[in-house]
Amino acid sequence: MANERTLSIIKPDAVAKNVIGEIYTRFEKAGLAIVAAKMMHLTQEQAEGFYAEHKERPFFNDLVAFMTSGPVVVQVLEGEDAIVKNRDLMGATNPKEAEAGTIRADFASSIDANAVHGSDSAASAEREIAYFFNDGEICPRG
Ligand code: IDP
Repeated sequence: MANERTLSIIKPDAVAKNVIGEIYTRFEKAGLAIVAAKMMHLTQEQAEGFYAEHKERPFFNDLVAFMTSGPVVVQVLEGEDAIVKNRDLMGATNPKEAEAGTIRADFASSIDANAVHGSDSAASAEREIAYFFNDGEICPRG
């Protein structure tokens, strides 16, 4: 088991539903510590840069429009196997396919408005954390 960090985003739909605290509770109960956090309203450029790997996908423009439609909360989660653990807490991309009890099953309304983002690999986590936070903004637990 590796102590890892992963990048998580609470998307505009979940912020609008006022479930930031409920989602944070799930992270903490699963043993993930929030070691950096900020609320922000992404610009078009920030959203396009973050999702650059999806640029050629048919849903790219809708995804960018959705991610810039309201504020998001961005956090770094730290803990044992944090990347897979967070993906398990999130559930499948399409909430209709997400397992009961996952964040997306409970809070997401559609495949676009699916409540949360989580890094899907160690390489993505490294890139995505650096996209939003500099080293001085991350506060590891002692
Ligand atoms: P993930 O967020 O579960 O890692 P990805 O495949 O990386 O899923 O896609 C990134 C985001 O793009 C998804 O969370 C979702 O919001 C959006 N997305 C993915 N596939 C579709 C689709 O087929 N239609 C609309 N939006 C999609």
